[in-house]
Amino acid sequence: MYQKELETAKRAANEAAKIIRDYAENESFGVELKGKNDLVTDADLASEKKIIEVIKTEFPEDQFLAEESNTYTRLPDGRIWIIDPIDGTTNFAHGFAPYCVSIGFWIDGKPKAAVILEVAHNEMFYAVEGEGACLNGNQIHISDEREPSRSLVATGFPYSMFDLVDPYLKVLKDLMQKTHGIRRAGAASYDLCCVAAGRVEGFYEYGLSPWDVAAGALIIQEAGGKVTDWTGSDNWLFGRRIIAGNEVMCSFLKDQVQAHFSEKDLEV
Ligand code: 2AM
Ligand code: CA
Repeated sequence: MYQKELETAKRAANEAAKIIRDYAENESFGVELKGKNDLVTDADLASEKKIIEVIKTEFPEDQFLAEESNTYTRLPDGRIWIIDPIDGTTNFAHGFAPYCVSIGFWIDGKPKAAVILEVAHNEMFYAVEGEGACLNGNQIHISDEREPSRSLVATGFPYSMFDLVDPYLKVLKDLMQKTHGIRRAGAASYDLCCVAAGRVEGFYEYGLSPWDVAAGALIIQEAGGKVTDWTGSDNWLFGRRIIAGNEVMCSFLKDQVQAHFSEKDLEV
């Protein structure tokens, strides 16, 4: 099922990547600030326009939740495409990989198909509900490592909600000592793909938006992994707090954040 949606998302991602690469090669794009540390470039806007155009040609009735034309504060019923035209805009603006196009297709609050294209290395991760996850045509699976001391953990540094930086740093300090190491790639959709492909064992971050996680979560679930919020429940799409990994890593990371964040800061 959802093969047409998957193929359309792949085509939209490839078309968007062409645009993003052109901007990257010409290095003459405009960069604006949406808020503190919050960049938007001409490439984000052109990429989003192209993705929506490609999808609308095939599915004119569908709804869209896209970063640069953000419209919804909760997920409406029915068919919706959740799009980040460039995830990792700060990376992109500095010419620092990874940066991704992320396209998730949902129906009635459930993910059905997902594509994440890492533009600099041309890695296409994708999944369809019930059919597994792939990277460039090959099936991927999460890591089966269950020992935190042999695990690599990905995270993102806070760029907003700075009042939570202190507990975040305490978690980071603990994890430095309890794991194989921490990686901060700068693009949440890519971090989620790294969990799905078994490159890292776990991922946690706060402050993320639906378009950062809508596609990656399905790719992880279809690769055999789990996605939760920081209380262990499933409010991760709009909840701004996410944990991902295998069962053991999710529970380990939940214990770490719960040890340092106050009860009220674990939820929106
Ligand atoms: P973005 O590039 O689409 O904004 C980095 O930790 C992750 O957080 C990226 O996925 C990035 O996605 C997201 N993010 C959201 N707002 C951000 C901001 N103002 N600065 C840096 N990263 C941001
Ligand atoms: Ca973005």
